[in-house]
Amino acid sequence: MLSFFRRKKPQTPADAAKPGSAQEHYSVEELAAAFPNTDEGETVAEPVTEPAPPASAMEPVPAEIIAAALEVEPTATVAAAEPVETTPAAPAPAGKPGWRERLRGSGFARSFSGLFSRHPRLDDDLLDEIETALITADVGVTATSQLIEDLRRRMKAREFADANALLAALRGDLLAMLAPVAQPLQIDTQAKPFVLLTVGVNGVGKTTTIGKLAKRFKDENRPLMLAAGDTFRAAAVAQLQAWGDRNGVPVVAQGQNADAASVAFDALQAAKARGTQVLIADTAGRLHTQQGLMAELGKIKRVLQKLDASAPHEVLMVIDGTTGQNALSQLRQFHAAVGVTGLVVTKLDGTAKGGVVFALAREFGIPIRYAGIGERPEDLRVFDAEAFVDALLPENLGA
Ligand SMILES: Nc1nc2c(ncn2[C@@H]2O[C@H](COP(=O)(O)OP(=O)(O)OP(=O)(O)O)[C@@H](O)[C@H]2O)c(=O)[nH]1
Ligand SMILES: [Mg+2]
Repeated sequence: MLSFFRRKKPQTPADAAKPGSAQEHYSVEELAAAFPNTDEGETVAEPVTEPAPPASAMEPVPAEIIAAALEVEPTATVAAAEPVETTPAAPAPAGKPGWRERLRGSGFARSFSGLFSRHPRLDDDLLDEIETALITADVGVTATSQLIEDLRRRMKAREFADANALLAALRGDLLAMLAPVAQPLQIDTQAKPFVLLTVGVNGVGKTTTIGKLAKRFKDENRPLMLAAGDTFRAAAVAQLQAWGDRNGVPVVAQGQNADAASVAFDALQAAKARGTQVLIADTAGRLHTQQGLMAELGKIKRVLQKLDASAPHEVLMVIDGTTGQNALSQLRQFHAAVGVTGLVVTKLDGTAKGGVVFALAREFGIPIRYAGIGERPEDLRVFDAEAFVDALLPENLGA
């Protein structure tokens, strides 16, 4: 059990007017008043009834749901004419070093390694080999067929002088698939705070990603706070606290088995009182049931919206790159529950095949914000479609 976070005293009368900001600490009664119905398994009493979205893992997500989730929610207080100030969160570290080196072991790179030197001739055999390599690398059947058909059509039209030209065309097609989703996270500095809710199944790298983001935002001099919303796992709070301590970032926590939505509410109030620019909330990756997890995430989102109708400003889903095609059904389920607005694909440095990134991009079109290509803080890279594709394909035909 870790301590409650203690808020600063209000600096201005306006702060004092905000609910809860004039206190050093929330009493149990006050939290109970804010959460009239926080018994285990119950949802917070809502003025508006909200039917639970169907958690169908196999149904494709309708395009309008994706479009709606990606739409910037209008806030009542921001005048329409007022330009929204955003600052790009973290340009990629200088140059693009490390991508090829880290992704060399990926299934994708290994499948393509030597492929062109074994099949230097422009013929159907070469296309069959490429098709197998793409499927093996988890690109998925639909995306692979689309890529192969394009190459076949262009090969028949004698567009390629040699295999090198075909490799260049494949690179171009892969890049075209990723370019629309390579959209870096923009921190809306008007949001006060910009609330980033991380979601994803257990073990994908949520807490580690938060730690890496904390370092990144700290380096950018953004006042930051973390919320320990994974109250299910014993070590989860301590793990986040350790990242907070390492980066000198305050962590709002209530310990194991606390109500996760209550932690989020408390943290958002604290962040508002402090004038924090970014609040990142961790969440559990597993509860007793998957349905229970989706319900908890939905509740966290609704409770945040009690304090700020536009929060969370980013629902960042973390996906383990080694998961393969199962990543698609994970995203479908989380998207239906909380409306995912951005992705982080982690562990691309390990045994990940890498191809699932293309399948995700093609099926959902949800922005990929970051890629995890290692365990060090600097290994969380702003997703760079070009560096990624270059790292997966051979440098030259002899490779
Ligand atoms: N190689 C590699 N390992 C990573 C990366 N990101 C996270 N990890 C490792 O993945 C493991 C799980 O990470 P966590 O951050 O605890 O995952 P989580 O999603 O918070 O897990 P739960 O709290 O159980 O839901 C840790 O050992 C991390 O070091 C990455 O990009 N590359
Ligand atoms: Mg975690």
